[in-house]
This record gives sequence, structure tokens and C-alpha cells, in this order.
Amino acid sequence: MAGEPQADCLFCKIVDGEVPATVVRETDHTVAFRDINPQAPTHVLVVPRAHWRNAGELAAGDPVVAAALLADVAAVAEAEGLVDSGYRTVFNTGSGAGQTVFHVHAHVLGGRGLNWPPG
Ligand code: DGP
Repeated sequence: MAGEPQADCLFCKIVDGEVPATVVRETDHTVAFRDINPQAPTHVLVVPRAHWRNAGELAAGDPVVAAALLADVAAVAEAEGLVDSGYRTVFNTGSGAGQTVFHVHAHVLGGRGLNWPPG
């Protein structure tokens, strides 16, 4: 069921502490941790504690947590010193767009120049 933990979900396991990760921020609603395969000097993933497949399902199912997640993206960017230089927030949605973990996560990327359009 949407919002419920999924036994086979990697990010549910990170939220539960079952799989280790370098956590940089935790709130009642979210956990932020460093990406295992960073694409920039700073690459943090911000996830809701509850399991939702993608950003659209989260926003429709729990808009309060969706808003909290966006606020946490900003808090992570501030804590990582990315505000002045700029940073990028990415939600890959669907395998065709590169989503590989189907527990919604915001990528927070910064610390280098970021080209547009993305690949
Ligand atoms: P996406 O491709 O948008 O679904 O992003 C998934 C990200 O998750 C990808 O950038 C790599 C990261 N990732 C995959 N496995 C692990 C893991 O075990 N630990 C951490 N910290 N990140 C992971």
C-alpha cells in the first residue's frame, strides 16, 4: 500500500538503518544521505520516511510530507554551502528517465558547474 514500508525497498532499509548510509539530516518526515555514486562534489538524496514510488504519488498522497521534503532540500543545500554557487534538485521519475530506486528521492547536486539541458 502507498506510504507503507516495502520489504524489498533499498531506501526503506536505509530509513530503518538496516542498510548503512552517510546520513546528513533527519527529520520526523525525511532522511537525507550521501549518494553512493556521487555525480557532483555534493550529491545528497532526500527521501520521505514513508514509501512512495515517485514525486507525483507523494504529492498526491501526502502533500504535507511533499512540502517537508522540498523544505529539507533547501536545508541540505544551505548546510552543504550550495546556496551562493547554486545547486540542482532532480526527481527522476520512471526507468526511462533514469529512476532505478522506486522510493521517491530528491537528488541535491552541487559543488561544480551544472550544464543545461541535462543529459
Ligand atoms: P535514481 O537513479 O534517480 O533512482 O537514483 C538512485 C540513486 O541511488 C543513485 O544515484 C545511486 C543511489 N544509490 C543506489 N544504491 C545506493 C545505496 O546503497 N546507498 C546510497 N547511499 N545510495 C545508493
